[in-house]
Amino acid sequence: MRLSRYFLPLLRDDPKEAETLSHKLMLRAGLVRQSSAGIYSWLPLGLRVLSKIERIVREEQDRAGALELLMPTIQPAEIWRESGRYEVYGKEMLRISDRHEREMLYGPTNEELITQIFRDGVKSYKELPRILYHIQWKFRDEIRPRFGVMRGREFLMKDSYSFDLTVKDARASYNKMFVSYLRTFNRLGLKSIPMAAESGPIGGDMSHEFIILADTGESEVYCHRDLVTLDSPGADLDYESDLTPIIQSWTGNYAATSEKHDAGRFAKEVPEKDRVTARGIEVGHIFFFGTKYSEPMGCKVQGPDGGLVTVQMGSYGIGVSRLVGAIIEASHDEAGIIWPSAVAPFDVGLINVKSGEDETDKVCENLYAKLGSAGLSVLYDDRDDRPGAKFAALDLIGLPWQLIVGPKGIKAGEVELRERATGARLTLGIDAALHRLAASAAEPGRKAA
Ligand code: 5CA
Repeated sequence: MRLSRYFLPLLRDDPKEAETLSHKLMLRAGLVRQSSAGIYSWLPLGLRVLSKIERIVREEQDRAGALELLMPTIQPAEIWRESGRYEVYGKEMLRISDRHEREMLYGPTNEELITQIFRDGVKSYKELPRILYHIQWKFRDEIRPRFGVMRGREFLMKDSYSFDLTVKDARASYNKMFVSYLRTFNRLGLKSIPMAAESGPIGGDMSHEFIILADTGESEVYCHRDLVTLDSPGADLDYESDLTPIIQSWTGNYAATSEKHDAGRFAKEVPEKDRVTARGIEVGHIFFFGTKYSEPMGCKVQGPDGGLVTVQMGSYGIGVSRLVGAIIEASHDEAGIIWPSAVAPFDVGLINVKSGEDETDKVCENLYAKLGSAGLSVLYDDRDDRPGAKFAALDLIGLPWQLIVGPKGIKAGEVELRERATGARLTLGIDAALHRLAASAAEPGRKAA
């Protein structure tokens, strides 16, 4: 992509309305624009990141055996009356009526709708277990939308729903999602820690929040230090095997959000030197709620002995749009964003230090074409602008690599390659730089791990 033809409205100064660093950077780097409180438009650069996150989330859901579908954003009120949640949900639900005065709502979550779909389509235990998911916009009329996309009113969520015959099977489904979350956040370049959590309006008696540690996190969290360094499961994992040992390694040590925190237990179970008290961002939340929705909504299947059995359910959410902010909170410096390569909007920023100068233009065009053929996505700054402004812009938007091409270097047959995360600079021959970048395209983390 040539910057001269792109849409990248950068802001030089911190916007007043933004309190947190990620919100400031998302506005300054031209990723999003607010349309009304807690509702955002995703500009081209932001949408590329959002789509990359979505793709990784999808790949890991598929790998765990979950099946993608797509439910609408608008739902009828009746199904929420069936579950008993229509009145309970209160002002957070955006209620709408259509031209026939039918009560509708913009879905804040989808337990009711998926239970209805499953109830109407599945009759026998032989069709269990199943995990269904979608990635769809939600609306919650939060009292205090803030921190940009981190606590929005409209936000993109991946929500999965599991259907099982027995509590034991349901726990196995819960475990699959638990493990797939560890893998998903790891691939996104994040260190997530599952923590015992309250289930709130979704309900149920077993629930974990997946938290990433960041100073600006909304909630206070407490955990054992070992959890901060524990490795997440690898790609060779067999989801049909017994996942309990992995779950135990993650749940055996103390970890709790402030709602569940028990200071006495924390002090007793965790030696003082291993106690971590930090702030965290909730990027995922999983729930087992048994028959909370299937019972009132009559979601039953014929069991092995012929009798009807009420299905056991769980639900599993990931804040896809929140993750964009969360990744920035976890990965930035004074100059701007530092995207982990797996979610970077482009792999390389190509800087033409002297646009308009024949030889420099020629070398840049050639590099631009060759990098593209090597499978790298390139943002080529071909604008007629000061080099300093170009460097600052690229630092701000945080692409993993910067390839800097100027007339002086060209005379010596050289270009400069700069790694955004470390600031390391290499002066290389043109072909060597191409090779170096092509090799990075094959590095783990960039493609499916
Ligand atoms: N139905 C369940 C699981 S599918 C559910 O709705 N869970 S949730 O309420 O915990 O939301 C799932 C995830 O969505 C959260 O972990 C969080 O990452 C994200 N999320 C929730 N509210 C917001 C919000 N206002 N803005 C951005 N992301 C949000």
